[in-house]
Amino acid sequence: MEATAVLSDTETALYNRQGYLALKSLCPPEEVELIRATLMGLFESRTGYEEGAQYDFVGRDDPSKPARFPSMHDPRHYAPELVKTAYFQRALALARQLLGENAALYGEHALLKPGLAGPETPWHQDEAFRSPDFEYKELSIWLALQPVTAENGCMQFIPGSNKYEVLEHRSPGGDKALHPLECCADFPRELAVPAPLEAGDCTVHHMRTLHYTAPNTSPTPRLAYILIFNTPPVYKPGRREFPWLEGRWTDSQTRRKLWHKRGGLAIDVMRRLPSARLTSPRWVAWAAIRAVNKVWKSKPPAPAQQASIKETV
Ligand SMILES: O=C(O)CCC(=O)C(=O)O
Repeated sequence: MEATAVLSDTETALYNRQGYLALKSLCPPEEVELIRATLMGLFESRTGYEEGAQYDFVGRDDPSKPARFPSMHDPRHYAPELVKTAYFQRALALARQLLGENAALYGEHALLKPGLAGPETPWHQDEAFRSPDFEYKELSIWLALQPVTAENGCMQFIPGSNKYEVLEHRSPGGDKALHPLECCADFPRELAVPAPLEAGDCTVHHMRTLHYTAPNTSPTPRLAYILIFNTPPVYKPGRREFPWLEGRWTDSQTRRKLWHKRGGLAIDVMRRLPSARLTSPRWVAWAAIRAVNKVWKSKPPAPAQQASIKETV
């Protein structure tokens, strides 16, 4: 084990074997409070909603109603203090230990599962959301910001599913305007292992590990903050297809597109520039291909198509 290692050799071997790990106290209590208060403030003020950063994770966005499952992407763009923590440095060191020295932050996600009515997050593999034209090395670190159990929506995993290929997924109810994807292939759901945690503990999971969180049946909301790290993806076109990604278009993408047209594009580029990995040709190729696809291929479905999507739900 190296001097700076966050994980012991035993923990690393366990991660490689089962595709996930639970780790105690990766985030100190004062930073749990800071991250929690910061994220709750962003959710309460709906910061970034018009820019597409906040959305309902399980339903269509309706600004006149509270979201059923409030969710936010990349909150550091609105609260940079989130990644100026000792916790972030430990998470980065952990990611580098498992993925290699060229691992860096890919994105963040905050998920506030309301008490009593907070819906499930369907079984899925994170790689099912990514372009099939690249090869990836990616993991997520899921931080509990209060104690979590199966009753309020702790992470649950299928051990060893990190060794699977990407299985078939679909949009819940066939509605391609929704954010989640659900795995619709056969897999041994009976092997699911819940990972209960205390506040400040984390789970780490591989991007192919099947995972799920149950509805929150407790009276209080469950807040989680997820850091996603990767190495620059390698372009490998034509190897596989992810048909479930075709035609997906969420309400938050529509808002983001409108914001970009109104001048937000320059702001977005400026926000992302500090984390651009410009010295990595692989990263630059990935970013360029992604940008071209965003401009040319990602379009909202025509109104007629949207109507037929709603009819099938
Ligand atoms: O917290 C949740 O409900 C789901 C989180 C998740 O799917 C992830 O971190 O990849």
